[in-house]
This record gives sequence, structure tokens and C-alpha cells, in this order.
Amino acid sequence: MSETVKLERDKGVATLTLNRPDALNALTVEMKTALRDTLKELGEDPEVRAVVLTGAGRAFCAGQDLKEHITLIASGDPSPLSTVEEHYNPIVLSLATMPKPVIAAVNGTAAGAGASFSYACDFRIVARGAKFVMAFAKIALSVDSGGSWTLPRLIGQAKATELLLLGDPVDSARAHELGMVNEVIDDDALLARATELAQQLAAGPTLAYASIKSALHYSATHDLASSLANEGVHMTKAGGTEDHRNAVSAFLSKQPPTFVGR
Ligand code: T3D
Repeated sequence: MSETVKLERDKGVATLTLNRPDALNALTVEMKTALRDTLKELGEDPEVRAVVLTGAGRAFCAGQDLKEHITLIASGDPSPLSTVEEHYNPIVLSLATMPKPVIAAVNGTAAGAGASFSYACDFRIVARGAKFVMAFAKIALSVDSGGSWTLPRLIGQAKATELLLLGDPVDSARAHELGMVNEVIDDDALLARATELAQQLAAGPTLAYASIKSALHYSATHDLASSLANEGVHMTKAGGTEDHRNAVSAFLSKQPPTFVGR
């Protein structure tokens, strides 16, 4: 795999580290391709039951690598025109719809598509020194990587509009107040906390988590009646799992449940 994305596995937890620290983990074609393909593999791997996404060095991810971007545009290469479709969209869909929990361990600045990646994850555990910058309009771009969908759902339309139009940095304390992030942690304890949460989730009912994620996504764009029907489908599926049967038996015999992810 490309050196620009590091993958480590420990029991059920896969940790992906964006690894171009000198460029604040800005996204090149090589890195976007590696991230897209690795996320797909992790989604399909039953041994992986939780994923952590983080960045090497002082940033989480500065979004599109603008040096590569401008070089490609200047050379007449058409690939910048298709990168949203080819890279950003599949990456975000993998993060958001992965059938297992995904945690963004936001270790530092998250800008542009880098910020949007974190919004697509199920949890954002954030270093005290981190900040979010919706940098798109500052360089006369629109918004991508799902920021127009996820951000208003996290903080409401008015604040999302403000962040996207003004592009001012939001520090970790403000992000927590706004409801953008789940936890703010001292910088040097961030990865340990994100890993602890990932291990807890990896020991959980993976198929039930996948169903809950899917039901939440469905209900975001459907009415109550359709969402109720969809919940019924998921409940039937979850009710048929080994984890459900074992957890109910454990509850009735006053024992802690053990989840095998099936
Ligand atoms: O075609 C398409 O659809 C394109 C898709 C685009 C999706 C996007 O993500 S658009 C948004 C792209 N990202 C940005 O506009 C963010 C640009 N960066 C910044 O605003 C700031 O650098 C940060 C807020 C991220 C961090 O600020 P600070 O003060 O901590 O660091 P710095 O000094 O600005 O940057 C340090 C180095 O990283 C510097 O390099 P140097 O001068 O030391 O050689 C800087 O150029 C480099 N860097 C930062 N961001 C990027 C970058 N290099 C390439 N691309 C970047 N995005």
C-alpha cells in the first residue's frame, strides 16, 4: 500500500493514518486512491469491527493538496475535474455507510475535504489543539465530501451556512459547543482515547451497529411511515443474529453479554 496512508490492525480495530505530515496530510491523487481502496477493503473485512481515521503530525488533513491541484490544472490534466466523483465521493460514502463504527481521531487542523471526512464518521474525538476550517470558499470553491449534507445535520443550517460562507476556523471548544464533536481530549491522550472507544465498539454487536447506521441514514431522507417500515426490516435482521440471542440469554441469566459480531 502507498506510504501516504498507513494501516495498522490490532484485534478488531483498524487504524488508518493519513501520512503526509509535511504537507499537513493534504490529499494527493495517490493518497486519495489509497484511502478510497483501503476503506472499501476494511468495510468488507469481517475481522475489522471498528475503524479509526487519524492524521500524522500536527494536522488531521488540510483537504485537497493545492500544490498538486494547481500543477495538474496548469498542465491541462483533466483529473481535477473528476476527483470528486472518482475519489471524494466514494471515500465519504465508505466512511458514512461502513457497516461498522468509524471514529475520526482529529489530532489537529481539519480543513476542506479533510473536515468533511471527519463529519462523515460516526464519532469525532478531537484534540484540544485541533480546529476545523471550511476552507472551500476561501479558494473560490463550493463544498464537497458531503459537507453540505453532514454539517447542517450536525450543527443546523444557520451555523453550517456561516461556517461554509465565512470559512473562519472553529476551535475544539467551540466545535464541542456547537455539537460538531463528541469529545475534546488533551492532545497527547487523543489516540489512546480514540483507540479505547474503538476497542469498546469492536467488542460490540457489529451487525446491530450496521443496522442502526443504515436506519439513521434512511430516516434522514424519508418520512416517518417509511422509516418505521425500514426500522422493522432492520429489527428483523438484527433479531436473527447470534449476538441478539446470546445477549438476551446473558441478560436473563444476569451475565455480561459477549458479542461476536454475527
Ligand atoms: O477539484 C476539486 O474538486 C478539488 C477538491 C477540493 C477539496 C478541498 O479540500 S478544497 C480545500 C483545500 N484546502 C484548503 O484550502 C486549506 C489550505 N490550507 C490552509 O488554509 C492552512 O494551511 C491550514 C488552515 C490548513 C493550516 O494553517 P497553518 O497556519 O497551521 O499552516 P500553514 O503554514 O498554512 O501550512 C503549512 C504547510 O502546509 C505550508 O507549506 P510550506 O509553506 O511550509 O511549504 C502550506 O502550504 C502546506 N499546506 C497547507 N494546506 C495545504 C498545503 N499544501 C498543499 N495543499 C494544502 N491544502
